[in-house]
Amino acid sequence: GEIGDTPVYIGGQQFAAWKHTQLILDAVPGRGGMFSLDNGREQRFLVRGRAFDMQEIDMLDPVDRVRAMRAALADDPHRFWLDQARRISWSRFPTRSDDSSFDAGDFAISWFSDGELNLCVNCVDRHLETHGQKTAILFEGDEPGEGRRLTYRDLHEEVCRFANALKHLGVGKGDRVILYMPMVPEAAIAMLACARIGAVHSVVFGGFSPDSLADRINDCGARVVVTADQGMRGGRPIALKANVDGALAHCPAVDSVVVIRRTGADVAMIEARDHRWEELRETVSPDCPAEAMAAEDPLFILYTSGSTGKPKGVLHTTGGYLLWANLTYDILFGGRPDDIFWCTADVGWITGHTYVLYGPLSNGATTVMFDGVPGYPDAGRFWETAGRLGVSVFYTSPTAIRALMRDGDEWVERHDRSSLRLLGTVGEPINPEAWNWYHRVVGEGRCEIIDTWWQTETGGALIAPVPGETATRPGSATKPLPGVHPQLLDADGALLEGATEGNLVIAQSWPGQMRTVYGDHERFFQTYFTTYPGKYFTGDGARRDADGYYWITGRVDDVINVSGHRMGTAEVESALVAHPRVAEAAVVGMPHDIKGQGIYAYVTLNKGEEADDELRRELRQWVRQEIGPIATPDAIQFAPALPKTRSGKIMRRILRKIASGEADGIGDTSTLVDPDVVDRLINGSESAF
Ligand code: 6R9
Repeated sequence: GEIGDTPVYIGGQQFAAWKHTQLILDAVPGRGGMFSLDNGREQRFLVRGRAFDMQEIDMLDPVDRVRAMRAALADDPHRFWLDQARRISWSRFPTRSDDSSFDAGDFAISWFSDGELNLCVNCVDRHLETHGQKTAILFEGDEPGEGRRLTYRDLHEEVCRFANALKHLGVGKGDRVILYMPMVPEAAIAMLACARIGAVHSVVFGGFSPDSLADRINDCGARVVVTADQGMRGGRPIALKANVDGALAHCPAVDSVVVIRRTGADVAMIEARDHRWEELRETVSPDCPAEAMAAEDPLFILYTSGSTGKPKGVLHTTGGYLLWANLTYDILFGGRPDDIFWCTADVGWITGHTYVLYGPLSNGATTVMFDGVPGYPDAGRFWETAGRLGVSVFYTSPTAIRALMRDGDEWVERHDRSSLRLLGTVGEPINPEAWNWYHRVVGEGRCEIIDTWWQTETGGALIAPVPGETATRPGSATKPLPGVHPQLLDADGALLEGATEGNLVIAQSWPGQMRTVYGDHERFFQTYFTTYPGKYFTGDGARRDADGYYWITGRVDDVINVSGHRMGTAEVESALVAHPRVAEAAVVGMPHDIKGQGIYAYVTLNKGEEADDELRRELRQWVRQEIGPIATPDAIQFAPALPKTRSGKIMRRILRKIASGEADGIGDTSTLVDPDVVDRLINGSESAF
């Protein structure tokens, strides 16, 4: 017949094809998902004698698909990754895949580097033709039922308008834009609008203080801030715009603020600097071309806490991040076109980026944005809302599960949960008791529990069960996803085999890996690749059982995890010592029934200062104001002296033991300058709360 002008791709390789041809492929059914046609629709494939069209091939059993992926990856990684790259749309399809190396000599993290694409096109435009009328974002406000729906078509128009408004304010490719927002659709719209014009967004969680916000604005050099008049959480207003005003007193470079109307509160507007979104919106066109971005062009910066110094600006780039968000959402949660997916994270955290927005939207799914809290108006909120919206996949934190478990089963049981089919958790280790409750009570024993281990740095999940493929075990994130190579090392860096416990590293790059610490590439290398040369060090410890299941035990560095929020002990310490009456502070984590970990601070006062409950209250308030409510210490112990070695190092190991009420296990204190300090601290620990 006649050679058509549409090439066929099989396994990433291009073939000429005849018009209206039938291909006979020697393939196992599960591999069908990896074949694609540029025009998708006209040709039919025969897989083992049965005809499939492209639509059907995409719908093959997800477990078969993941098994086929693992096999293909083992066979030829380069070919596999280029096949996977076909999940997303490129204006220039890459020929390169992984060009990364973790070694000092040729250190680089780079994926699909010669490809070109736009993230916003992938999350919005490409769904318009096939399902423009499908709900993209299902917004649920703080009050039950206060909501709205945006179809993909609505989202497209709003994003284009916002993108034009940003351009009007002078924002262009590569410029940084700060978002300080409630969980409203406009947060998603603004993020997608940045991506559309190649601007780099940095979302700052609305719970951070004006000072924390100012630090982040200045670190990334943003000129534009997007915010709302107020947020609304649990019936209480949050003064977002007022906080921005406070922050901007220290941010001379910011010349424009876009204010979205959320509560309608009367807020100060500064002439020429502040713009109402509702007014700007009317002045801009609903059409905005998307910028073609190189795969390695920056997509966003998200600040996260490390063990030292101020928060790091974790930078993710366009191609690899999007691919990883798309792939992991698909194999962990996706697969059914009518799914309603609800991830309860705030867009101020990485989970909100990857699994409220970019994963679901790039897969054309319906995603819920929730602007409330689990306990408002009552402890049944999650299940009432899930039932009302028909949520099928629900993803939340162990902290929320533990808090709701304590409130009792009746809050769950009074609501219909029959729409739920899959339940996920993320953010911190989940204790088997909470896991079992989630499975038995919330999921009525029918829904699998997907415990996903990952980090801001990893872009998306790395260790997690694939529904149907991996048998779950309460408390284990189970096994690595395809393309993820975890290892456990001892303190000296020796590789541990088999059933063991050690420090968790990842031996090879994956597409969603962070690319740098914004503005400080050396810090990036130092932080993650020098503890164990040639490997990415996660900062987590883990146990591996005889069947190869991973059980994350928590951070092994000076980062603590409070309600799933990362907090550097150094940050809380520097906030405390900034108080005029404080001489020195040491902060450690302590076990906490609900939050996983609480914050325990040892504080030494300046000479002559009196320690009392009044000052304890004042210091807690001080830290809230300096960093934000999530950093409020749970316990403050006034200590005349801290346990120090002769070289002046605080022995945190000892402080952790005392804070955990494990004074018996303190062990050797002979290297301390003054071993008696320890006894005094143990005796004083009762009064810390
Ligand atoms: C996605 C996210 C990362 C840290 C990470 C680890 C802890 C996350 C976990 C988990 C045990 C899980 N963590 N998921 N621990 N089981 N399923 O939370 O990113 O805020 O950067 O925190 O959270 O300690 O190192 P991030």
